[in-house]
Amino acid sequence: MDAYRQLLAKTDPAVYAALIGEEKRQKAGIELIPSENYTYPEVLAVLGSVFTNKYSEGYPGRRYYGGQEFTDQIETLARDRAKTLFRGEHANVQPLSGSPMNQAVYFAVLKPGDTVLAMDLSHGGHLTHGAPVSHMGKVFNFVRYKTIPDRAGAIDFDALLKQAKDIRPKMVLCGFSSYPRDLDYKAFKRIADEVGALTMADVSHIGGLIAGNVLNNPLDAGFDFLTTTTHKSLRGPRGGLIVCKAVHAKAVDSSVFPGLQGGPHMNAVAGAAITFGKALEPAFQTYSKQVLSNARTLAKALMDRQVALVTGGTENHLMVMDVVKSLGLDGREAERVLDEVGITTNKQVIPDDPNPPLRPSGVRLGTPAATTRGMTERDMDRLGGWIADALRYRADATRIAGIKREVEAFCAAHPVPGLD
Ligand code: DSN
Repeated sequence: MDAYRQLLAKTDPAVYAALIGEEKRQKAGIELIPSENYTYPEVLAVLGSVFTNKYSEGYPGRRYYGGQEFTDQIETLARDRAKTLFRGEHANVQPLSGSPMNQAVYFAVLKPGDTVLAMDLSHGGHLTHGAPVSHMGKVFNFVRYKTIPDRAGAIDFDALLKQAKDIRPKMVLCGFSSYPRDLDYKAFKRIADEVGALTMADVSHIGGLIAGNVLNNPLDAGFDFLTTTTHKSLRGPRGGLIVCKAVHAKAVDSSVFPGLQGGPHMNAVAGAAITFGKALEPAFQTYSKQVLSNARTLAKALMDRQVALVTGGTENHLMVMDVVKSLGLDGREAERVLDEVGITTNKQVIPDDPNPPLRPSGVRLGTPAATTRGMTERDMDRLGGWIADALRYRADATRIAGIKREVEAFCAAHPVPGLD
């Protein structure tokens, strides 16, 4: 690797400088974007390997190009490990990322115009769950359900059943990118069964926490499809994974290829195989428990300092601060202030946000990356203090500079896997 880097430094100093800059940035600050993580050094090794040179359209044993001895081994390993990890009957490891992954499932079992019941974007759902600005929102008829903000973000399953009976969806979709709670998949499944709908859970954010057995698994509740990205709480390479019942295997595989994609990125598939192998080890359960415990501690540290959280806490790895309500600034400004002290977060809409997405009322935080760096409960309490103080005393330049120095010193004591 070092030889390759030296070569890059010599042949393309501009790209090399950006690489070094990003490495320094990732070491110097605390990463709290809940969908980000630091992958394993072994994954970095295969991402930059000769697997990137190979075209492998098709599936193991049924490819359209020759020379597949080792790619077949890699993809078979990744599929088998994914099935074991999520207790599923069939796995497809080729989706290039989360958006094509979800599209592939929709096109496997739905026809244009079919109705899907999915969580509202501002209540925590995802763009690919049929937001009107997404292509999927134009192809299929997504109808949205909401959470109840003053009941800690609970889902009203009686209301959901009534809604399902009214619209008769072809699929009930649950899953989220900004909802700080676990889901009752059995309740979703009961509703889907009553109206004869398929069930899909997009667990992209919490795939690692399900694999680590600290959150509910939708496949245990009899869901048809589980989709997850591999680069968030799973700590893998950027990519997507579909695990489904055997009855959908053929439709899913042909929907991914040739339906939607061309050649899979075999360097990422190799990284996914490593990731799933690691997630099957007991150490990953310990990591997953620590992610949850850190999130609970950070949430408490913030609430103790009078920072309001959407749903009043967290049951998973993420939380959303209502910064307008508790600190009198919008999410964009809060994200900027936290950037200034070396804490990376992202602005976020809150349920039925009166403010626009680029200036929303919230900021989303999560603990997978900080936990990967070895941070524990005691660190989360300090972190809560820095966040609350930076936002509250944002006009005090001396105080902001002091927090920035403390964050820098703290980060220097927490090595980044693959960089230190
Ligand atoms: N971009 C991911 C997230 O941050 O939640 C989901 O697409």
